[in-house]
Amino acid sequence: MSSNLSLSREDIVRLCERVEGAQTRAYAIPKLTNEYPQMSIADGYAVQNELRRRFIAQGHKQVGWKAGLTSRAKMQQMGVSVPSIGFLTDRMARPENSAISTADLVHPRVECEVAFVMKADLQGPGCTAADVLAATDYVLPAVEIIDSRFSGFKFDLASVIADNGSSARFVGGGRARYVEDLDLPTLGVVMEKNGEIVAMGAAAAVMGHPAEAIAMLVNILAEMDEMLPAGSFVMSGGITEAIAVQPGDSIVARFQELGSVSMRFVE
Ligand code: OOG
Ligand code: MG
Repeated sequence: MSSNLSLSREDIVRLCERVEGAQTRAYAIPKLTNEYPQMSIADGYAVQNELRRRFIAQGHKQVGWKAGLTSRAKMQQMGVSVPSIGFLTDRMARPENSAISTADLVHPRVECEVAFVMKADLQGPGCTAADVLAATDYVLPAVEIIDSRFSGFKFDLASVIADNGSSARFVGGGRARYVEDLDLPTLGVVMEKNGEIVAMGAAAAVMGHPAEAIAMLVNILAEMDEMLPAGSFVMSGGITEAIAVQPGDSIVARFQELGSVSMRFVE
């Protein structure tokens, strides 16, 4: 992927510092392609990798990865038609049923996702959904709290990849299940905000089967000479469109067979 870089190392570092500042101090910035219209997907991943390197150097622990823009609902909402990946760290994890602060977020939105916990390493290229299912320890329901650092939650693919796929917080919970005991594609989910249903869907909305999204993620990792290690927590992408939240909101994502994941948002 490095062969498709259009930006210099200096520009990559400058953009990483811009994204890191916006993420850690919770302010909105213009999308990066306003200044660098030639920015490629490879440039976006170079910025994301630099961000990951810096966070790890600061003591953050990587716990896994996320696939994003893997359902039509998400692609239509964001106006981007190509899936992407981002990294997840221990600092982004929040307990089930907890109060999640919005003071350190710009304009949070919630998404319901199926999360996979891996029991074997996976290495692309050529990783398939069957390979993913064989390497999966169990699945569990999750809510991702995304928070684009770009003004108006508006971006293009290169910019959102540089911003680590809008990753901000995530909550895993509910009931862990073995994939062989489920028919994952037909699994339904309902998102409630303050007791009202605001979104609903079935896991098949994610590339026909959420394991396809994990296979796609492994194959993108391979392009960056990385593999997915055993023990990783991997989110497969929002099944429905994302829902905006503010202080005072409570969210419950109810998954068929997998139980529910709840949280509330505070100042
Ligand atoms: C990009 C992140 C997408 C998902 O689950 O589709 C994502 C965004 O919509 O800001 O996490
Ligand atoms: Mg997501």
